[in-house]
Amino acid sequence: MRVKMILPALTEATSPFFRPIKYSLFPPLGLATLGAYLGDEDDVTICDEHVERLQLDDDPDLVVIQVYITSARRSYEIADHYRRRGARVVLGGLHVTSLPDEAAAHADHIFMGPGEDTWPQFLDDLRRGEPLPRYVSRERTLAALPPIRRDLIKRNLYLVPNSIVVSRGCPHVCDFCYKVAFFQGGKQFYTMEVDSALAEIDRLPGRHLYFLDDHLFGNPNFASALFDGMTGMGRLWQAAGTVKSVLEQPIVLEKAVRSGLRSLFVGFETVNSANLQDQRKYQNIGRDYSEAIRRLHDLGVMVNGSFVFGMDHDGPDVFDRTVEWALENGIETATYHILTPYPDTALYRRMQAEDRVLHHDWDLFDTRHVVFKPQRLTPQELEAGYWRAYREFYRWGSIWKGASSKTGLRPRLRHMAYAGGWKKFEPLWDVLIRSKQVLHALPVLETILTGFGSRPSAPRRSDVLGSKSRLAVPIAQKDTPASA
Ligand code: B12
Ligand code: SF4
Repeated sequence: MRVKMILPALTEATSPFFRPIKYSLFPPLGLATLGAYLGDEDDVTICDEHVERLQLDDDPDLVVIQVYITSARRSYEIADHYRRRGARVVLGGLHVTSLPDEAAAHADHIFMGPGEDTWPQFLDDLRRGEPLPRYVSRERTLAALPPIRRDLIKRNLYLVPNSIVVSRGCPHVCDFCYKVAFFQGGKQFYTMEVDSALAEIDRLPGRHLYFLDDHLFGNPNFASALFDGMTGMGRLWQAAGTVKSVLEQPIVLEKAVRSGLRSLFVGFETVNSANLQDQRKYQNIGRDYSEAIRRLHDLGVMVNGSFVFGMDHDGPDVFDRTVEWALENGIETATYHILTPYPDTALYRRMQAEDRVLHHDWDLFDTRHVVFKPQRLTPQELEAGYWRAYREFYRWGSIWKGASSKTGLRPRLRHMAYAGGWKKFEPLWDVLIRSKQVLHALPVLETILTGFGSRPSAPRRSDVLGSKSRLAVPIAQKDTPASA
């Protein structure tokens, strides 16, 4: 069977004029995961429209499309095209799970939720000639997964080809997050077996890894065993975690650093604590954000802070306050979002009930456009404030200010290089992307992550066990060479 798997892109990602680096970061892991269930006799390709042109004049037997909200319109266009050409078209992913009826109009079969149980079942049904129109995931496990078909990924087109997920979902339930809707009807958070995760890591070439797990630290026992297993592998890695895990799991964090953690994406979301209550982001309430950042920095871990603007308690001052706070705390990179009510989330239902959703043009549900009526801001103020926050945070003066909060030359240079690298060299990234050379920048990223050859020496286990709530790494150790 000729199988064509497609990750369609939103318009901006395919612009002939300019390609932001963020679309060339990660390969389509979800499709490569599904590819593993196809047989040797199948002729399989993956096309990621974020990084390559999609040929539409071929005639595959089966077209598999992963649909995100921002690529929904494009996905349906491609699906309709291939159906007209006589192919069997299947759609799955986050947006299909939120709005199955909308997707079903463009597909022969749709899939709701993760695909590890439904996809192999569909392939069996198809071989028997009895495929169903809809498949809904119920059984949630990552045990005995076939190895991901990474051979289908064109590694040289990505800065971070070694992205990996070793868990699915998250133990928390924030109102605005996609995850409750996506994982409904089964487990909301589950992990791989530690040995299988380590085997998957071992299969990845090079040093650098990026864990795309929503919350890698969500199960402390799993995380702890994973980091123990990774220690000594010589990896450098980045991941996402919560403020709570940084503050409450010092030993796990310490193990993470020992095994190669060098930057953490942390969902601070808002500097207005009343917003946290509204969004049911309970795990952040009452937490000392600054202390969490200090701990990470003391361990030599850079922080990518994620913030959402437009929650009900946000007024016109929220943008400057958020930027100022991030700079004062020396956060290396910040990701800002405009609050976006994704369909089938609690936030969406609340907004709909209050008649506050402005339209359903999914192209604009990209967290950069205002698609709802904010409470204490106009949509124009919110959008303008969002862009201003980005501009302000990534001015050279601001980058210098953030870097100045660090002690020592190396940490300061590392801060400047990392923060500047993402936003100040966009034209250079554009050239690398166009010439399909983006992977060549990976050694630079690795050098920055290692802190230009230096890394903090992790505290001895006895030091950590002896300290109940604080990690025992003095700031001065950040300049200790790795070989010391
Ligand atoms: C990596 C990533 C990106 C990467 C690239 C995406 C990629 N290469 O896949 C980049 C940086 C480009 C990106 C950009 C954006 N992203 Co993004 N991204 C992610 C992230 C962190 C991981 C995705 C991943 O690899 N997951 C691991 C794999 C194994 O899971 P999976 O892809 O979901 O695939 C499984 C299932 O979905 C299912 N499945 C999927 N397709 C199909 C098809 C069939 C037929 C079947 C059977 C099953 C199936 O089976 C797979 C195996 O279980 C997710 C968060 C998350 N945890 O998913 C956010 C996420 C997908 N992104 C999101 C958003 C909002 C965006 C942006 C709009 C944000 C922005 N402002 O920049 C942009 C635009 C995206 C676009 N192009 O349209 C949202 C999506 C919300 C939604 N309802 O669609 C998420 C969920 C983050 C969040 N918490 O809100 N993103
Ligand atoms: S902690 Fe993050 S991934 Fe988990 S539910 Fe909240 S927003 Fe979603």
